[in-house]
Amino acid sequence: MAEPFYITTAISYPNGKPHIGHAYEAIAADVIARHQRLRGRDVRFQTGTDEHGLKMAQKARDLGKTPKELSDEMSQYFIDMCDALNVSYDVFLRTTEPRHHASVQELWRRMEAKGDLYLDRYEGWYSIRDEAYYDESELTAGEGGQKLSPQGTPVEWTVEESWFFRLSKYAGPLLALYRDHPEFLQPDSRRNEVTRFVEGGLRDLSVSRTSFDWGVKVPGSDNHVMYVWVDALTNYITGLGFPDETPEMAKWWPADLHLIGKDIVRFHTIYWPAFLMSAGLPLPKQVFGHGFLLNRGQKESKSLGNVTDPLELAERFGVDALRYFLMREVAFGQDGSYSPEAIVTRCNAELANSFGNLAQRVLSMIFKNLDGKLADFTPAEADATLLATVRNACQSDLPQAFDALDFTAGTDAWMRAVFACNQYVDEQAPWTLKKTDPDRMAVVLLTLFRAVRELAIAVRALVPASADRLLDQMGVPADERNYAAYDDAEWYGRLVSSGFTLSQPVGVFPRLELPAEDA
Ligand code: ME8
Repeated sequence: MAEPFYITTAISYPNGKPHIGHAYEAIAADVIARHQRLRGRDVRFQTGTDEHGLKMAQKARDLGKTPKELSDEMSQYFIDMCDALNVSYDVFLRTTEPRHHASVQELWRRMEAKGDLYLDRYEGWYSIRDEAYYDESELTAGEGGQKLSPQGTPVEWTVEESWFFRLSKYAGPLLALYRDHPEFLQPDSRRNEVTRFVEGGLRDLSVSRTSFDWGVKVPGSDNHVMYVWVDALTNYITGLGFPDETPEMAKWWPADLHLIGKDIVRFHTIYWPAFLMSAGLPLPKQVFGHGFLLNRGQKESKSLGNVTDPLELAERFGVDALRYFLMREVAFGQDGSYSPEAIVTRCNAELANSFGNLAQRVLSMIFKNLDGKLADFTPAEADATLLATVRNACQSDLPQAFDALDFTAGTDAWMRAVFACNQYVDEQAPWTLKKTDPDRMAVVLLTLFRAVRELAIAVRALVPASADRLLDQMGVPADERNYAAYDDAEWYGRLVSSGFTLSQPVGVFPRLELPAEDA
């Protein structure tokens, strides 16, 4: 039976429309999910929206709406974004769903039964934007002496009655977790940072609020709503049916990967494992903190007027071009920069001119010179060498790099294989062979046909729609487009005996133009 793989993204705050960071995370998670499916794993992919908390309540008040109205309206934009970007999620979870309230309240009861919750008073520096309290030592001074959180958001001195979670008790177990399971928190640099923070000691965590009511009620303490991070983090098990002992819970928990951005690593690698330990539940296998995407090196913000609608980018350049660019250009785990010029340059060089051109030339030559017909052939040495190079890149190097979330190394290996094909075309010069040795020309073109098929399957996770449009033209059955169905010679033999004939090929990677306003 296929091994399960459960991947999640962060659930987004729907207090505005999705931005490029949301698109980046959804695309990255989708590439991982699709890659694991190509590996033959049974994948479950969950994403969603984080709809409670003060920020949502305040935004709704500003707009004259109820928080529920606001979240119903705004969460739809996130669903639409996923659909538009071809993000193949299985579950879109909204934290306002009744089943989620039941799930969070049960987690709370288990932490309470463990003796990890107590009532006290809380005072401290609170950031409404981050929905988090900060230590005095973490603050910086902004304009006019305004104190700012490490994220640069304003903080206020706040006093309230609050339930507390005995986080301090978990510092030791957490340090043991990071030490014994370094894969739990990746990349390494982020684990080192979190380890240093926990080594400094942990204070108990305020986990309820009385100052507003837009959230999950604390069981038996109706004037308290839960701190939004207790609520939000629990989404990862709600989607599996927690607290019921469902087959989904048994099959998919613990998650294989929580993919999140670097700003929320602490919540996922300190609070979440501590809550789970307290409730007696297994811990996720890995949390990966990706970097931030910057617009020409700058953080996007309304005040700078440089906020980009990711769907507009997708419309301008194509969904697959945007997906390819984001995964190829940005070293995964680090911050990266994007601009229309960079998207056009990268995608034209690699997708249009290198791979797209190769595929289009090969299919056109087979269509014109061989009447679109395939035939059995015995590869000569040069042909076998090329096929072996392509196979190594597509079946070993790229999948192994993608397993390790190293998309740069994976796509590098793929590009090298594309270059090897283009070099082979130049060396073999099929257009000359057409006159001098038509039989040899056929072998060269058919070798390339097999190579293009492997290259197209290997990039399916990155550019699913384009790769499939190409594979459709090549007669590759839908259920044979994965790394496992890769006995090349056997597959090719079957395609030949099926009598498959290539139709006039249509290019799938158009050359992109820079829109006038960006040129
Ligand atoms: O943090 N580049 O929601 P969110 C890359 N609701 N990623 C970015 C980014 C950027 N410029 N800006 C944000 C929340 N992100 C919580 C999560 S999970 C239980 C609760 C990432 O809408 C960010 O790091 O502010 C996070 O992973 C995701 O987008 C949603 O951010």
